[in-house]
Amino acid sequence: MKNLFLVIMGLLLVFSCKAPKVSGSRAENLKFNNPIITDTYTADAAAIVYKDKVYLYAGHDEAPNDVNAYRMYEWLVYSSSNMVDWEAHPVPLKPTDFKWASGEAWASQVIEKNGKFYWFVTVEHGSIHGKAIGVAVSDSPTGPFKDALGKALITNDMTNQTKISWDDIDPTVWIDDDGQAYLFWGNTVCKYAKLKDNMIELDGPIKTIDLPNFTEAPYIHKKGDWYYLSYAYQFPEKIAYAMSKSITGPWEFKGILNELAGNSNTNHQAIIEFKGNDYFIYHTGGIQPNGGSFRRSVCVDRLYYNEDGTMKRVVMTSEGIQK
Ligand code: FUB
Repeated sequence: MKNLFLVIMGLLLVFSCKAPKVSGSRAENLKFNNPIITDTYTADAAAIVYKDKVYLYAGHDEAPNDVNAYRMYEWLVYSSSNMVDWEAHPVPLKPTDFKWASGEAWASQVIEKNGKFYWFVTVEHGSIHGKAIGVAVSDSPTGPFKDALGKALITNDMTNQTKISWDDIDPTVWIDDDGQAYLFWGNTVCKYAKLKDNMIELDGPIKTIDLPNFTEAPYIHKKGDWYYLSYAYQFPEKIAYAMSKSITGPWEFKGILNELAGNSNTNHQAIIEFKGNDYFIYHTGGIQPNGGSFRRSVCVDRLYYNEDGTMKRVVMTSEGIQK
């Protein structure tokens, strides 16, 4: 009896010493990689893969802690070769680089064509009321970029589907397999048009796409034979998406891809494939204590597809991408 008691006590001692040690070491190893940039606020990210690196372009949220409005005076660029370590490059572009613009570095996207990098941006127009889309160009993904056109590519008076002055925002660009480039954009109504070979002029009429609860932030990507048009859905924003076998549609709505993002009423997504993995890039109001809708932070999580090509709902994590 005495021996049995000693054995049980011995076992209890062994397990009680081991259990906390295991969970303790797990806690020590836990690394939070979201948001990916923590020394400043970043929003509306778009990314490209070029020569084994990812280049991530973001707006810079600079609203003071007591201001609940966008204060965005420049765009930023970061690069990474593993999606975990991000190198900041010198500020590559500001709204002041467009002589015709009066400010506001809203959402943008860069695309590479024949070794040149075209940066489509949203800004406030200086003389035509409302938001406008401009395009800058560079020989390098990190800039310096300069205005490629000397005037806006899209102005608010070119579209009349809504009465709001910010319905021509959030450009996303796609170059199809036949080399034809398309510009998609919009708030409230999703619009698209062909671009000429020079990437800085429209080539044909502006068309619209009917998408349920479209708010803004269209983003085009392709996987296999499927084209995906993801976008901000309702407000505050979730991200939803539609799929098509052609860049010009018809688009079939497929539901929600990402839920409301933390304490930010916008969510603005980008989707890339890099070194065999798929990534969902978005923003939250994640940096505390002052993060929120006007002090946002870019995050990255993995994206997974189902066998039929639909996308699995994104799981937003604090851990983000691990090495
Ligand atoms: O950052 C300003 C605006 O907020 C963007 O253009 C929208 O997509 C939303 O994220």
